[in-house]
Amino acid sequence: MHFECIRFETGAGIARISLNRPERLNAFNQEMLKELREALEHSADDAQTRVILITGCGRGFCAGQDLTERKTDDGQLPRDLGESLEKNYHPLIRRLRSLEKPVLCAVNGVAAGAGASFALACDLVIASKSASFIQAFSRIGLTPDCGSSYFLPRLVGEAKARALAFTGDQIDAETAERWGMIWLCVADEELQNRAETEALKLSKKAPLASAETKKLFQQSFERSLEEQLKQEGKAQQRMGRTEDYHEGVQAFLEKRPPQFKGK
Ligand code: LHQ
Repeated sequence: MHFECIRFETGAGIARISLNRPERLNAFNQEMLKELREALEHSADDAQTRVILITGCGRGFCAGQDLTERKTDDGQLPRDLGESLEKNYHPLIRRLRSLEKPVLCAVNGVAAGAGASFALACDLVIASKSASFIQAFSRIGLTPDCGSSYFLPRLVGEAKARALAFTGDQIDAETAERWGMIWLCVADEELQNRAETEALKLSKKAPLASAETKKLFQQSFERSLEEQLKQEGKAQQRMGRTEDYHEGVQAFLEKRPPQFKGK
């Protein structure tokens, strides 16, 4: 597979995707969005891949939509941003959430606008101390998009979510961690190693159980406790019939690490 705007490599059960337009702080252009969708599709289909690790090249993570692609002073009719979201962005956000493998995001620098939404759509987020998050939409006369008005209130609560969206203020990774927006903030020099270590850890978990875990969390906020208990019961019923569960118990009894096969 040949990509221009991302780097993509697989190995040791991990698909590694790096946003690669560092001169533009990895802002999304159409090509990058297309390539990301392709890389995710490949990762979904590849039986060897058990976890996806996403990061950015250079000093930024992703500065959102490439604004040079969206100039409004070029004499052309205003573009339909709703259409552009539905065509280019929404499939990507939906895929991150529906992919039956955990997605770990290592935010290495600024994540702004759709770049912040993209990070928050991932299952787990680790950021370096010098990384930051900006709901940049309000800075340029736009509204939250790519799921940010969905993810943010769920992660940090409404008061902080509203403040971030209305002000467009930049918050650093330590604050993001303290607020519960992300999982972990680590020293800059530790980010890539820590992300690799965590990805490797995830790649050794039972794939069917990881997929079910992802689904349970996905729908948890939309369900009552009763309904969630029902869904947990059904998931556990399915897991109890897997070879991996039996391997897990056997490995525990034999005091050895389990070898999960996704069966
Ligand atoms: C950029 C960008 C960028 C192009 C930095 N584009 N070049 C909207 C429309 C349609 C559908 C989908 O969804 C969306 C949602 C959105 O994503 S809207 C939000 C779009 N993003 C922004 O408004 C963020 C714009 N960028 C910034 O505010 C700053 O660059 C931040 C705060 C991210 C970083 O600031 P600095 O660290 O001071 O870096 P810089 O501003 O000097 O940027 C470095 C270079 O990257 C620079 O180019 P240059 O040639 O001057 O070195 C920037 O022009 C370029 N760049 N963001 N989004």
